[in-house]
Order: sequence, then structure tokens, then C-alpha cells
Amino acid sequence: MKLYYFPYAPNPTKVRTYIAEKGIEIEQVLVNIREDEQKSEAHLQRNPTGTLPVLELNDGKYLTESLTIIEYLEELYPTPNMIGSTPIDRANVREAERQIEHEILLRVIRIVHTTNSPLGFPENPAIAENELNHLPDALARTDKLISGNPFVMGQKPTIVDCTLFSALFFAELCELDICLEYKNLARWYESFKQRPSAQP
Ligand SMILES: N[C@@H](CCC(=O)N[C@@H](CS)C(=O)NCC(=O)O)C(=O)O
Repeated sequence: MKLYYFPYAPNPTKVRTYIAEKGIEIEQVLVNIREDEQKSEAHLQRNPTGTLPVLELNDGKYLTESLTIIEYLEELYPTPNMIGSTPIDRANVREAERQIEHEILLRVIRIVHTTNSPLGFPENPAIAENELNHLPDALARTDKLISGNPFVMGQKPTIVDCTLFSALFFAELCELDICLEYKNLARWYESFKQRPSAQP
């Protein structure tokens, strides 16, 4: 298998953090978003939507959604478990992951790309303001969820940590300070950022 990625882009970061937490060996190939390589003919053959990450399978087929890639790898490599070991644990992890993706990660991406886009997208203050108004509630809920635990869902890392890390890391890179006033969240981020899996 091969993972096509760009360091610092949030969706590839989510998958790469997961792969590193699991200790899975997968060849990684950089596709340079800053030079529009994700829109090259070679990459569009892998993923017609022209985005990253992409996982190339051993039979030459591709998976092109970050969460699908994670779920696929989790089935191939169940240990260490990062989604949960009972139906209710898995439901809780998946629910928290979806909420953090929609309520934090996607909002951060929209704010960054409408205010200070590293890809040069045009500014759109109305979209940025709307997202900025909604972000505090999601951050407060996540702060409460983490509470005093080392990881978002408790004592062990899960896919929720990977999604949250990709959001906060991208925010920090793009100079968007969002978590300082949320004490549990800020502590979690500073601690998770030190892990080998969190290095770009
Ligand atoms: N639904 C996709 C979204 C992938 C996505 O939007 N990736 C971004 C990087 S975080 C990208 O490739 N952007 C380049 C572009 O849109 O041209 C997933 O979760 O894998």
C-alpha cells in the first residue's frame, strides 16, 4: 500500500497521525498541494476529486476518503484498537469523531480558507464570521468531553484524537488561536503535540 499525502493539510494529517499511532508501516508519497500536484493528471487518475489523502491498495485500487482509509486500516490492523472494543464504545468514538470533524475541523478549514488561505483562496468575511460564531460551543463541548483525561475518549488514544489533532494543528499553523481559553483542550493539545505520531 501507498499513502499519498501533503504534510500540514488536515485530512492527510488525520490519517498519518492514525497510521503512526498504530505503528503501521506504509510507504508515503508527497503530493505538493502548493504546486497544485493534486490536480495533475497522475493524481486525478488516483482520485478524480483531486484531493488528499489517497490510499493505494496492493491491487492498484484506491481509497479516497480519510475516514474510510482509517476504518479500512483498523479492520486490517485491529491492534492497538483505536475505535473501541464493544458496540457502544465504537458508537461513542464514531459519534465524537464525526462531531469534531463537522463542528471543529471543517469550521477551522473554512475560517482559514476565507481569511488567510495558504492556497490563496479569496477572502470571504461573511463565511468566516459565521463559522467563528459557531466554533466556541463546539470547543466548549470538546473541552468538557476531555475533562481531566489524557486522551479525548479517556485513557487511550482513539481516532477522535487524530481528527481533533489535525484541526488544532492546522489552526495553529495558520495562526488561528482557538483553544487557549479552553483549559482541558489546550492541555490535551500541548501534550498530544509531543507524541511521535504528531510530528509532520
Ligand atoms: N473528504 C475528503 C476531503 C479531502 C480534502 O479536502 N483534502 C484537502 C486537504 S485537507 C485537499 O486535498 N485540498 C486540495 C484541493 O481541494 O485542491 C477526505 O476527508 O479525505
